[in-house]
Amino acid sequence: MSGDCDFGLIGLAVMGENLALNVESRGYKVAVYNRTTSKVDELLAGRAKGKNFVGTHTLEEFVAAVARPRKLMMLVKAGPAVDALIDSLIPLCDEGDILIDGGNTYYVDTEERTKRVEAAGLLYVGAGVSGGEEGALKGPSLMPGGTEAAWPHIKDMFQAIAAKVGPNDDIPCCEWVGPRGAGHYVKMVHNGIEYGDMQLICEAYQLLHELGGLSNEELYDVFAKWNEGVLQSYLIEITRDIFSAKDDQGGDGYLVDKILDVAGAKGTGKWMSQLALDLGVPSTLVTTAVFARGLSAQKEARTRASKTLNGPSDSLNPEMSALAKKLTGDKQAFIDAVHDALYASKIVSYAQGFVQLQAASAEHDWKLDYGQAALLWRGGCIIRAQFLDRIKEAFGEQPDLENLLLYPYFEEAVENAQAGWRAVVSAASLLGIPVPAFSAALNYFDGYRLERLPANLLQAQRDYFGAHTYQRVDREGTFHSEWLDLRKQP
Ligand code: NBP
Repeated sequence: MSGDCDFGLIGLAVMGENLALNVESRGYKVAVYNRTTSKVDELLAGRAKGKNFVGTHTLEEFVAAVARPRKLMMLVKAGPAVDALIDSLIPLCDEGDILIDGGNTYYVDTEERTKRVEAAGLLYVGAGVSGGEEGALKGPSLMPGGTEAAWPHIKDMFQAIAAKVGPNDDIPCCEWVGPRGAGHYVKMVHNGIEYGDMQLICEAYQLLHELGGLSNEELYDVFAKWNEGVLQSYLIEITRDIFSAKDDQGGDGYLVDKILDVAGAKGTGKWMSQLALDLGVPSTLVTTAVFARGLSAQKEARTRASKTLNGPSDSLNPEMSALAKKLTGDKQAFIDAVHDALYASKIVSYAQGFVQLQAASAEHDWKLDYGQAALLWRGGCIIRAQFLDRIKEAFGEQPDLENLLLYPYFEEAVENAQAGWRAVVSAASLLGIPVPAFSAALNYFDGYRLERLPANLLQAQRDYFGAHTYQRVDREGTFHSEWLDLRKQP
């Protein structure tokens, strides 16, 4: 038996409820179900009242309410809950029905689930959904992957609910990404890039506040100005607004200054970092950002250490002190240098993200379209930014572009930002302010642009202690040396 709903949604927490309302608002009839069924009744009596919804209290009722081929989306906590739901749904569904997981699922799970659901005669979609509560309601970025035969059935609905960009606001931030776990992988890289962007902004804040002496009012103005230029993005915009928010607990001053400096994390940055290690690609920005959150979480240890470990203030010699003053003394010049450091580091961060996508795509044979991935992130999601148009353009012109840093626009942008970037990292180092992401980005840039790195010595060490062999620059072949015999005699 099947009903007349166009779409079914399971999981009425923040994301599911808002996404269901979004789908209904585009003219679709929506069936909803939640494990705790009182949430179904609350939705129907509240935000969905008078709208085209069917509330259900069992999975049987839910499946029966939706027209075939059924489009059934789960927006529940990622992990075992999704497997449990798949197991319950398969016997209730008919051949050709489509199960969609919109959660933040580890892509390996989606690879496996796609095969499992396909073997049961159904189609499976693992869709990255980004944009949080507001995005889900008004237009998220959607990154669907899985059984490609599902795409024609869900395309119109997904593109209708997705964020729109472009001069006429008519380009949806939703396209088919690729087979099996490709959509969830692209979403994970989006989240990892988000980690990097946030850490970079936080480093800019600490530098401007502690070395530049900027007040929250001044920081507001700086971020407002930055949001009108090449850094224009959702994260710069909300950061600007944060600097103007007053304490909501009745205290004096600004809320940002009252917040404990301990960062939380849900794990997608860690996944990207771990997978970068597995692939052997240096995604140093996300990794640094994950570690920076980890260090922030050691608040008690840091508080103890702060009482005993000294910074450079007493140990700088007069020349170094003068240099530090020169680098930070002119307030506007310092603000501009921090801007440039942020911009160049951001370019490196995205370059690394796309290199990881390329490596993953090759490993899993996903045939990802990188320009399209940039477009999917152009609206609706946390990393939405003007900047992504340039990335789309870069991969549009050169689909096999090896690294974004080699695209003329970014090459020139980094070239122009380089002096400020180096000045900021130097000043921070001289004055004892941690800038792990700014310096990781600069180190990647310098490592990437140098033809010769000291890995020759590393290979010699490996061969010396472990006979791991090495190659030479002047002849073909694999070599091993008896290093002790080659020592220069005194
Ligand atoms: P949560 O991740 O907090 O999950 C809560 C939902 O999962 C509730 O509907 C809950 O039902 C249901 N659920 C759980 Br928990 N275990 C279940 C089970 N065994 N069987 C059936 N349902 C179960 O919700 P959320 O924050 O709305 O996020 C949903 C998904 O979207 C997650 O994967 C999340 O990572 C992802 N996501 C979230 C955001 C965001 O901004 N929050 C953004 C992008 C993606 P109950 O009411 O009965 O407990």
